[in-house]
Amino acid sequence: MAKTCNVALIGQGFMGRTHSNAYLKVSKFFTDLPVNPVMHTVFGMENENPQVFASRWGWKNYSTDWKKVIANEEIDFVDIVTPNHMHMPPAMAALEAKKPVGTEKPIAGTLADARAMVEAAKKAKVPTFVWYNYRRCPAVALAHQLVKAGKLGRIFHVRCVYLQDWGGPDTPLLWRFQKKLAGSGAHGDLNAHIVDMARFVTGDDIVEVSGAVAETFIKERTIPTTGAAGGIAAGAKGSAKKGKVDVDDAVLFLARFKKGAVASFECSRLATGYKNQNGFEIHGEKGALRFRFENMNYLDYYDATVDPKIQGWTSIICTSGANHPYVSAWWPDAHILGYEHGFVNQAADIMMVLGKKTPTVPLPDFADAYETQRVLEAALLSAANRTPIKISEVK
Ligand code: SOE
Repeated sequence: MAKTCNVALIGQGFMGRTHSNAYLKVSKFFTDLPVNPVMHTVFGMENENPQVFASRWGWKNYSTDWKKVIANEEIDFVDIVTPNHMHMPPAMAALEAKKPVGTEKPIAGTLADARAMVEAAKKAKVPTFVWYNYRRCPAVALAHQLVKAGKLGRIFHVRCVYLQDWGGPDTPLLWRFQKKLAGSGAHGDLNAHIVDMARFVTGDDIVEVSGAVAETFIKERTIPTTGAAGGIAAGAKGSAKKGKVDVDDAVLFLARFKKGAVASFECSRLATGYKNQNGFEIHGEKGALRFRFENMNYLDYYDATVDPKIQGWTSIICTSGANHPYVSAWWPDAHILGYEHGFVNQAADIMMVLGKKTPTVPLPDFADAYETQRVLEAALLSAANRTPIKISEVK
C-alpha cells in the first residue's frame, strides 16, 4: 500500500487552483506513486473565503491562520502559492518544523529571502521544491533528455523568450506591479521561467549577464477594486485613483554559459499578439531544438548528423507515447496535453521524491532555484549599472 502525505496549501488564487487540480488528479493518473497526497488544509485570508475554495477544490479543512496550519502535526508537506514576498515566512516555519516544503516560482521576492530559505533548507535536511511547471511539459522534458544524451553536442546558442500582452494601460495596479509584493515585474514572473528552462534543458549554468535593458512602459495604473489577489488581470477593475508602478514591464539581457554557449533572454507583458508564448531555440554542433509553449505538444528537432540531403526540422509530437516523458500516465497516443498537466506531472514528481524514488526529470529545489534567482538579480544589476555582471559576484 502506498503511503499518504497530508498536504497544506498556503494561498489560493490562480496558482492555488493549478496546484489543487494537480493534487486532485495526480493519483488517478499516476497510479503507482510511492506516496499519495491527501488534500488536508488550505489557508486563505478571511476576505478570500477559504471555505468556498476548500469545498470547491476538495480540501478537507480550511484555515485563516497559516502558522497554525504549518504547526499542525498532521501536516506532512507545505506548499506555498502566495504572492512572492510571502513565500519566505511560511517556508521558514515549515523548515523550522522539519517539514518538506514547496513554493511557486520564483523562490522568493528578494535574493536575500531566497538565500535565507536555502540556508534554512540545508539545516533542516528535508526535501524542498520550486514549481517551475514548464519543465514538466513532455516536450521540454524531452529536450532535456536529448541534450543529456548528447544529441546537440557542444551548444553554441540559446535563445529564450517569454511574451505576454496583458499588461496594457487598462490593466490595474495588481500585486504583480508592486515591488514590495512581487520583487520585480515581468522579469521575476516570466524571465524566471525561461532562465530555469534554459538551465534545465542545457544542463549548464549561466556565469555572466550583460547588456540588460529594463523598461516600465506604463508608469501609473489605476488602483484595483477587484481581482487584486493575483493571476493575470482576469476580472480586475480599476478605480479612478492611480498608483505608481515600481517594477519592469519588460526585461531583455544577454548571457554566457559555463561551457561557452551565448544566450539571449527577453520577457514582456506588452508583447502585443502574444498571450503566453514562452520558448527556446538551442543550436549545437550536432543539431538544434525549438520549443514554443503555445504549441506545447511539439518539440522541433534538427539533426545535423544525417545526410545533408535529408536534413531539416522535424516536428515531434511529444505526447505520442513513444516513451515520451510523463505520457504513459495520460491518454492514448497523441491525445494531447495542456497547461494543467505540467502541474499534475510536477505533483507526481514531488510525490516520487517524498517517497525516495527518482522523478521523471530533475526537480528544482531551493538551492537550484536560488541559482536562477542570482541570474535574475544579475540582469537587474546589469540594467541599472549598464555593465556586465558575473554571477559569482551576486550573492
Ligand atoms: C502571469 O504572468 C503568469 O500567470 C505567470 O505568473 C505564470 O508563472 C505563467 O506561467 C503564466 O503567466
